[in-house]
Amino acid sequence: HIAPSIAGPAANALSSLTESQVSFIRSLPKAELHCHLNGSIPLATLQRLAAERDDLTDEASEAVKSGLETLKQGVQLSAIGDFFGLFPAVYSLTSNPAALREVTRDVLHVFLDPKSEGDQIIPPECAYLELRSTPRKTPHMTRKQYIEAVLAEVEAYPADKAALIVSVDRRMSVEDALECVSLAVNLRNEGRRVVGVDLCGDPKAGDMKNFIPAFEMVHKAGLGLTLHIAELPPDTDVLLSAHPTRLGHATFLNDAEQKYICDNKIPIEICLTSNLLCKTVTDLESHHINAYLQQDHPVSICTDDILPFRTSLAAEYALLLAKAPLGLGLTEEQVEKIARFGMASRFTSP
Ligand code: 6MZ
Repeated sequence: HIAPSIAGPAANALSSLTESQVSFIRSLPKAELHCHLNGSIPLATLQRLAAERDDLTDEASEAVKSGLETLKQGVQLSAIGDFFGLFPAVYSLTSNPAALREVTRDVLHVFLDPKSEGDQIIPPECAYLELRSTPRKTPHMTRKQYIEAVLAEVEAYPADKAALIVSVDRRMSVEDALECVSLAVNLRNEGRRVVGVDLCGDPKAGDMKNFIPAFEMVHKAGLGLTLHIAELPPDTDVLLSAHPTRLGHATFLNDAEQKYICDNKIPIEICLTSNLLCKTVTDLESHHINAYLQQDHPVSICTDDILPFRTSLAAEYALLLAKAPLGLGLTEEQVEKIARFGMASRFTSP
C-alpha cells in the first residue's frame, strides 16, 4: 500500500470541501509539471528499500533511520535552508539503478494510475506528469545509467501521460551541469522521452550566471528550460538572459523581471504548500499567485515534493477552491481555467 498520507494546510483545505467540489477537482484534467522524483517517493517505498538494504555502513544506516523517522513525524522547517538536509538519507536508498527504477515506478503509479476507495474508482491524480530528477553519479551507476533507469519507467506510460525533465543542481560545477545537459540532449536525439532541463537546488548556493552556456545548449537542442528562480530574495539577474520556457516559484522577482515574464507570457509553476512550509511566503493571502491571477498570467499548480510536504495535486487544487483562510476561495470556473493553463504549459504542448 503506497498511497501517501496527506497532512497540513492542503489536507485541511481538502477536508473543508463538499463531496461535489472534491469530485470536481478530481475530474479536472490536470498537468503536474513540477515534481522532484526524490522528493516524491512514498514513505512506504523508502521503508521497504531501507529494510531490504544490507550494504549500508552503520553510519549511513543510522542516518537513513533518523531521516525516515523525521519524514514520518512530519518535517518542521524554520527556513528553506533546512530543507535540503533531508535528501542525503533518501539518496542513500536510491543509489543504484534497480532502486531508482523501483522508486520511479511507485511515484508514477501515485500520480498516473486510478485508485479504488471502497467501491469507488478515484481518477488518476493528473492527466499528464513531467517528472524531474537530478542525475547522480554513485559507485553503482553513471549519470547516464541514472537517467536511463528513470526513463525506462517513464516510457512504460504513453507519451501523452509522462515525460522526463533532467535537473541540474545549482551546487554543481559548470562541467557537471554541461554533462547533465549533454546527456539530456543526446538521449532526446536518440528519441528518448526527455522534454526539458531544470535548474534546482539550494537557492543560496552557486551562481546561476555560470550556467548560461548550459542553458544555451538546452535551447539549441529545442528542449524546454525551466528555472527555480527567486525562491528567496535576492537572486541573480540571470532571468533576462536565460530565456526560460517556464519558471519555478518566481516569488521575489524584481520589476524588470516581472515585466519580462508578463510580456513574454512565461508560465509560472506554483507550489503553494511548499512555499508555506519553507516559509518563503507567510500565508495564502500574500502569496504571489494572487498577483499572477489578477493579470491573467499563466500559472500551473504543482506539488514540488509530496514526501516532505505531505500533499497531493488534488489537495493543492483544494487550496485554490477552499474558502479563506483555508484557501484562496476561487470559483470553479477560475480553478478550471488554472488547470487549462497547466495543460497548455506542458513542454510537449503543441
Ligand atoms: C529547489 C528543490 C526543491 O532531483 O534528486 N529540490 N530545489 N527548491 C525546492 N523547493 C522546496 N525541492 C526539491 O529530487 C530532489 C532534489 O530536488 C531539488 C533539490 O536539489 C533536491 O535535492 P531529485 O530527484
